[in-house]
Amino acid sequence: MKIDDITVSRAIAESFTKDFVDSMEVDVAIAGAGPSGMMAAYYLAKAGVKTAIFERQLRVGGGMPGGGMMFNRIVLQEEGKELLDEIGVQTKEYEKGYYIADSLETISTLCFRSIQAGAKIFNLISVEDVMIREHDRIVGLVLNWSAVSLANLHVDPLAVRSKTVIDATGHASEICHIVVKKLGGKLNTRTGGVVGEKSLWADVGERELVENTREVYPGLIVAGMAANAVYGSPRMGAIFGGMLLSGKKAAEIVLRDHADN
Ligand code: 48H
Repeated sequence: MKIDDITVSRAIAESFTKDFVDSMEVDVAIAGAGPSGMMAAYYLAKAGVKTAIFERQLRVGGGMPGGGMMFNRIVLQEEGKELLDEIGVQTKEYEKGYYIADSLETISTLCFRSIQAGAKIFNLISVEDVMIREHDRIVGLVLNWSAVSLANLHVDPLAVRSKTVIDATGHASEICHIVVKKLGGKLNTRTGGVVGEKSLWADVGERELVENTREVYPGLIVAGMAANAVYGSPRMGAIFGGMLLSGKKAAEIVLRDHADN
């Protein structure tokens, strides 16, 4: 076969554009393709929920590939390890109740599983705002190419509509910050704002992370490290079970809410 350069280009542009346009109306739009965002996307897509993730960076994975201080391993407790068993990531018991996994194997499997389940992941796209309607409900995300902000260009964004948004942007909890700043929005935290993450205490941080994964504003669920930042709980270092459990819980909240409505 003689390869036609323009067919290659047209295939890429048409295929991407079709998926992007199709993702302008989704059930769930997730900001951030770190472990919590991709875990949520996996369970949602597996349940038949139309889900898209928008990720600012060229690569997916957030803080997971770097493991702990660039040692590319992560630690999991029993409950986290069970989720890795489910998606087919190998783990080894290090000491009773402490499991070790390869951070690259984990993140690539999360990416693979979520896309194969039907979720769309768009990298190189930043969420720069939210879309609102009556009663300050969040009804979607406002997007732009990450290259636009990197180059400091003035280019107006595009928007996607969703029934639910998940803030899975990690330590920065960017979507919650936008809601506080631009909507003067009261989050359902004890201060009404982003309380701010506390110093390292893995035992408490991991436990509270799952409790903190909830609807923080109408139409907005916060998951992963963002949940501890928003509710004022400790960080936990390179133990990742909580991130996976948080993503799963975010998906369960959506599934319950969408079933009720
Ligand atoms: C699009 C965005 C935007 C935006 C950010 O940081 P992450 O890995 O987040 P989690 O919560 O899934 O996992 C946290 C974990 O990696 C971690 O940091 C831990 C365990 N820390 C403990 C400690 O003690 O330090 O991923 C968030 C993703 C990243 O890929 C960002 O690029 C992306 O979100 N992102 N994408 N639009 N506005 N903001």
